[in-house]
Amino acid sequence: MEKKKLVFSGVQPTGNLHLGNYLGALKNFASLQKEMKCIYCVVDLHAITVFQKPEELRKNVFETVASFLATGLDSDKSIIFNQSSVSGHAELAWILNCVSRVGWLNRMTQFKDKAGSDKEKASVGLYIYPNLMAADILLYKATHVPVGADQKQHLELSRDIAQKFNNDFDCKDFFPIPEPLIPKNVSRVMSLRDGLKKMSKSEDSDYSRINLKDSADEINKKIKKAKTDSEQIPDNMQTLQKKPEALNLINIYSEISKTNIESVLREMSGKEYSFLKTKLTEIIISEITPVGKEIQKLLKDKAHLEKILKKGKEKANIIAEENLKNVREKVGLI
Ligand code: AQP
Repeated sequence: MEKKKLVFSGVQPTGNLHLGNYLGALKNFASLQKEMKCIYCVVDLHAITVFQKPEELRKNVFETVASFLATGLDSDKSIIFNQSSVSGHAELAWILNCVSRVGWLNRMTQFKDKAGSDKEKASVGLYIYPNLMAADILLYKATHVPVGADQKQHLELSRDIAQKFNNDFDCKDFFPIPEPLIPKNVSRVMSLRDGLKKMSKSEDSDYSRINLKDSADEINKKIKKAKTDSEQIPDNMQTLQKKPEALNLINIYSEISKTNIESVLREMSGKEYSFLKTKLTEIIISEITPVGKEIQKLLKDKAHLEKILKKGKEKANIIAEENLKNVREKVGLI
């Protein structure tokens, strides 16, 4: 019998969502809800692995829910809630902390990047963050996880944890082994200032990213300032691969315009980057500014957002409790 498909994914409420979150994750979320049962979570417990001002965190949770809705999520079709409102995430994370291995966590590159040079001062939460991510997914026995390429390694760890739990407790197939759903073309949108760094909410310079709430004017300025070089747009992928900033802009253009890169290069090769930038600005403005306006509108009705979170929490909790009951039994907890 074919296993029932279930999608789970989360987004951290750590600030303005950007074009990377949109193309790498949110756009996919909305299209998946047409085909499968989906659970989308504002992962506030992940956010606090790095210090967050309480007021900011609360505000960002609402912003993230508003961004979910503005990019097409429907709370009647998908379960939308915040992680800390379903205590099963923390409970299963503890159990999985005891399944996961220190050696596995030591290989996680995101911890190394985020902890920086002084790892001793990073929170323990930041170190074991991937175990919590495994708990998020396995709590609902999710089979598919739409994420950007930056989360691939964490997802592989979730698969290892699921497998080890099934082996340790002699319950083959208890946890499904979750499959990543990573967009093929722009799995990693890069910073507009450095084509080797991913576009990120926590990057200091606002010029490194396009926020979903940016105005047309801001988008225009940011694309104008985006780093390129003084040569002309190349006519082949080999040359383009050596120019990470140009490759990033062309990738974004190709994704939003739904044109493959070869066709974009045929259209643009030999032209100045200003030609690409003008077209890119137009296309980003038409894709993103309606989303930004919708976010602003939704944020004016906090009661509506609270209602959505409450409805989602209740639905999520029913699934979580049922699964946790079985987990406790497998582990021998009374
Ligand atoms: N640059 C990106 N390109 C493609 N996908 C991306 N995602 C994030 N950045 C990019 C995907 O968006 C989803 C939500 O990510 P997140 O906010 O939970 O955490 P993150 O990956 O750590 O994102 P940021 O922007 O870099 O946040 P901060 O700065 O707070 O750490 C995920 O599916 C992610 O893959």
